[in-house]
Amino acid sequence: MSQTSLTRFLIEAQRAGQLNPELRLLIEVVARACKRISVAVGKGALGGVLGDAVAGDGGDSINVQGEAQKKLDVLSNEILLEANAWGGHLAACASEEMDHCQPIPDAFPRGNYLLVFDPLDGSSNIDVNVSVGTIFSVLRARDDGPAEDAHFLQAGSEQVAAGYCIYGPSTMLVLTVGHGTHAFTLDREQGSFVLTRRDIQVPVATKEFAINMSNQRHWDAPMQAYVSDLLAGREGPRGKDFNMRWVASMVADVHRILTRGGIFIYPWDRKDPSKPGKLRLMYEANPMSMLIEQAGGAATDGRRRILDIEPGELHQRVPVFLGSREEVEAATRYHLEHDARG
Ligand code: P6P
Repeated sequence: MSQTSLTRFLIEAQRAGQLNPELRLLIEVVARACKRISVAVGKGALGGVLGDAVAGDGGDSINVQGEAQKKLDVLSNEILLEANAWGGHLAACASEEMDHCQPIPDAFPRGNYLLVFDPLDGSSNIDVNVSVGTIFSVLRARDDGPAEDAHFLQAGSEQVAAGYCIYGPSTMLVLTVGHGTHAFTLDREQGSFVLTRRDIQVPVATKEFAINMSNQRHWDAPMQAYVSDLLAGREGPRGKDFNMRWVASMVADVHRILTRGGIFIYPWDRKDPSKPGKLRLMYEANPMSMLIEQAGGAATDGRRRILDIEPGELHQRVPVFLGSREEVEAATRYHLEHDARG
């Protein structure tokens, strides 16, 4: 049976009226950049790009989030910026690695989309050879003026496309344009992404949760109660045993959940009470939530749908509960019932 390449899939989607030629081109360009990042990541130590970035390496050693940058963080960010060197389809880019968005240079035709991305999420895992990934989200440019940070501040429900590329034993691009979530595997011999899963469905129920348990003493009461009941297993109120996984690479954990179900949780914790969570809304929570919802799952911040949150700043953080719908609803119920008791 003939294979369906990403290009063919996007042309069919365009013919079905699911996206326009400009958005199709943008997705193709992002996919091409991910192939270049996959090559760099795949070289490992042989590529001379493992380890921490150092000042003057094309970026400071600390990013705008105050986090240590890896050389591959800086390289991946540059590849994505370069790849989108303004092929007439973007108004601006924003990234975890950049303090502010980057409007297109005047020399180029202004496009109608905004691209926001985490160039290499989970990069702390690179040096130990664990899967990492690129996460991206596409929004409509708001007006004709030069794009600025404020134009990116749109609720996740406004996304026109979202996806990630996971650099693991195989490189896979997982994508939605609002009509289901689909997975493409990179055929390295052909150099093209091939459709390997159409219209992914997240199992509604699960027995597997993903969380960093070392933070348990810092969680609030509803989180303590929820996880305690998970750990109580079949003898507890949930009446079933649960398994736990935590890769500490959101792309890897979410990919597992899209593949076999589960719930991914990064809740608020009092380690830094000023921060509402660790994960970023615009280029981690929103794109992953769109992918999960398009696959029949659910995504909340413990109380409200993530895609309904109106962002206040580009690098805003948010608590994240996403995955199998029944389990996300159960975790959210613990929080809402706690709030209702006052
Ligand atoms: P922790 C990676 O740094 C990341 O942003 C996500 O990819 C991942 O889920 C999370 O942080 C891991 O956080 O606190 O367990 O290292």
